[in-house]
Amino acid sequence: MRHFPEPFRIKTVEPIKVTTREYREAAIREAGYNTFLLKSEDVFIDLLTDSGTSAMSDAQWAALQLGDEAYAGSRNFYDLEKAIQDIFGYRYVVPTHQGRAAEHIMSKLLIKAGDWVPGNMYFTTTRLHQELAGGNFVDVIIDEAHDPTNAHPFKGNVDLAKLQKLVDRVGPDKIPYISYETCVNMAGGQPISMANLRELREFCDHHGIKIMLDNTRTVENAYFIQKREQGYADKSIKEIVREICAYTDGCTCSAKKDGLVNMGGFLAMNDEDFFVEAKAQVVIYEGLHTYGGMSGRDMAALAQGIREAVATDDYIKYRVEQTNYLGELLTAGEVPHVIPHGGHAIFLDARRFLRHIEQEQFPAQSLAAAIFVETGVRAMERGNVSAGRDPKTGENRRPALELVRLTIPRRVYTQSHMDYTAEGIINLYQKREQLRGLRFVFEPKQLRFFQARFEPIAGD
Ligand code: PLI
Repeated sequence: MRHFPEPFRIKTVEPIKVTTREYREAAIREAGYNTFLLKSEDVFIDLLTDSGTSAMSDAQWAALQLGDEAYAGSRNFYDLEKAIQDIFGYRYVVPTHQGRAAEHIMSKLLIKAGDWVPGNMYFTTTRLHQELAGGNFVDVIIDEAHDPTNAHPFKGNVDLAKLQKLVDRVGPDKIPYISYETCVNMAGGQPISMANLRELREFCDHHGIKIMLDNTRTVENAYFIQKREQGYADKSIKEIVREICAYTDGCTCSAKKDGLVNMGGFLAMNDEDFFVEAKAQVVIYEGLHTYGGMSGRDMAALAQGIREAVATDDYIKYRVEQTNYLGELLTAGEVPHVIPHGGHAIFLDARRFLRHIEQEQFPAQSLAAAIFVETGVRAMERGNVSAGRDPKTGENRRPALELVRLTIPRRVYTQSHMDYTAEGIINLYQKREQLRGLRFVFEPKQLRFFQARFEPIAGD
């Protein structure tokens, strides 16, 4: 089968605006060449992010009507708690309004000033919370993850030799946990293997280090394990998700991705003392421990979303294969992008796309802006701008990966939207020499990619 069809039909539609090139040129100029600053209504196909952009099912919309909006003890919290316990297997659940709120609380509680936090590549908000808590992030992902042309099937894996080196250098007591992400976002949506996680568990047991999962895209990761890892072809997605979580001590989760909701998150763990402390923090920063920043109806939709994502294997197959479909079209058009294709997004390789723009002139930022002008498709920079400056030296971090992410919202766009997107990007690739680099006109201190403004650097 060339394309696995959507295992749902469309019941409600939302019109989107078709615009002219002149209109889009004015819009991106006004947005300071930053796609985060575009108005959503000016975007034709929004591939900025898969975060909070899912289409909910009829069952989720129905669940919204059953919201119990009590300040304390909402029945939707107990149902959400049960869904998380049943699907992921953790004992204790602390709800939060989204993923970074869970990261904030976890980092504050587990990290002491001067600690080291290894991780399989950084994520922007995750690393920032580790640093704000006084920790130092250390990347221990395998080298293959930094090479967009390397076809390793599990580029999210941790390199245990790198981890061993860190343990030897700073001692296990200075490492409160390893931050372990499924379908590693910044590497291109690349999965971890169960074999890697099993080995990591043994290593961490030996050294007394916790494994804290970033559970944001575990369902997508489970699909890759089912498809690629020996011994998992006959296991259900639900069983694989449960097994991943079983090797970890707890998780943070942005439920706005796999959870199929527009808002929500949680922190979960097996350790009771950690739970008690996290509950004490959540009431300071988020809200009571039976809503944590979500309304009752948000929790109802999330409980349904968590169950739906793994109820059969069809949803996730369609989801990941749709992403792959876009990737295959770009491969056919010879547009450079990260391989293997990730779960939630196709990542264009801006270094190879725009060889004539050097990294200090933000080729990925420039490419994302040009894609919008060419097509009306909104993408996201994931390169030098996202990586930020080193807090010690103040220099740009200059990451090996200089990418533009075409992120597919769940259950939102059809195959013809993918066809249109690929066609426009292939056209742009053919006239890539016309693109110019950018320079900052406004640079925020933290998470600069969200609000930075740029201007084009004049050509010769
Ligand atoms: O956006 P939040 O606060 O719900 O979640 C933060 C977050 C944590 N971990 C990972 C792996 C993420 O991808 C993530 C958020 N990602 C966004 C917003 C994205 O566009 O990918």
